[in-house]
Amino acid sequence: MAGTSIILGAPIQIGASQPGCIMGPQSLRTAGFVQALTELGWKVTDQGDLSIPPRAPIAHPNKAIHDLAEASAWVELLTERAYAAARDSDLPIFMGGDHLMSAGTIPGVSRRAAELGRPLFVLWLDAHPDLHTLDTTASGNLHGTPMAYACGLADFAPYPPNAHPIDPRNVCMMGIRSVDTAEAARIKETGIEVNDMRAIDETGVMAPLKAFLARVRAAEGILHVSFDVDFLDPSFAPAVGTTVPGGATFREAHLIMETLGDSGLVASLDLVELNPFLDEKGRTAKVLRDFTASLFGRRVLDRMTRSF
Ligand code: 4U7
Ligand code: MN
Ligand code: MN
Ligand code: MN
Repeated sequence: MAGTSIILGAPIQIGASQPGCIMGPQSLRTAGFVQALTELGWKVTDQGDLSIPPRAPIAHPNKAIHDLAEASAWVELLTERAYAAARDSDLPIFMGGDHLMSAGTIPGVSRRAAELGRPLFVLWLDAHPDLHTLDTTASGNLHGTPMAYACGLADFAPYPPNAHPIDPRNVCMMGIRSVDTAEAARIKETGIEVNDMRAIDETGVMAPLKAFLARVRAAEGILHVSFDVDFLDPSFAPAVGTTVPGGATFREAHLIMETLGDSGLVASLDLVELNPFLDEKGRTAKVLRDFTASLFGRRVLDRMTRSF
């Protein structure tokens, strides 16, 4: 299954509640991220880290919001660069940085999908749905907003207008266990598929995952995976600022990544919210490296590839 992968670092931390995610891409590189994929036969091009120029502050009626000008600049830059990375490689990886990153990467890969005339699907692995708009975020932390922007749900000025909003019915969320009131209303309105932790406990991860992958395949869709570290249980992935107990187990996450790899449907990947300042001897960075390797074809034993 090996092919080409462009790696782009987006050292963003202004969307989060505490500093540290700025070191995310470097921590992944230190864990031997590129080598792990190269060993699997992938041709990897690390394009290094992006950066934005300083910007004058922008005010917003919601006084909780901070760093809005920088956020807008990141969205604009990432939309362009994610589009180019998706055009120029088989399976680009966007290394965050906090989850604000996905407000740029999803519209970028969505533009590429539109160019190919194929619908974009998004698998969202996260404790949170990140469905706040600028008007409803109470924390003012913009890493809680990227899915609302990606779906084109509200006026996000001063962000650039989203020219390629995704269809909320093409989104599948897994691992959700922290939902604010405004987000719950938005889940109802949009019909986004949310497999919360209760659903996963009842059915396991495979039933909803297989059903979703079958939908992507039937629609000849392109799949983007957005992986927030807090999807995982903090007991084995502590390097995240927004830990929520009761996360995915190592075995659940590993199974998801191998199944995604087997499917051959994944066309781009976000790895977000890694905060190395909170890590224990690089433990979480290594977990992300190994899960990514599973998605890219590493297997414990050779076995017949299943297609879902
Ligand atoms: B993440 C929160 F209130 N919803 O808006 C908020 F619970 O990218 C958390 O998923 C957002 O980690 C978490 O601040 C954003 C909070
Ligand atoms: Mn998130
Ligand atoms: Mn989260
Ligand atoms: Mn988080």
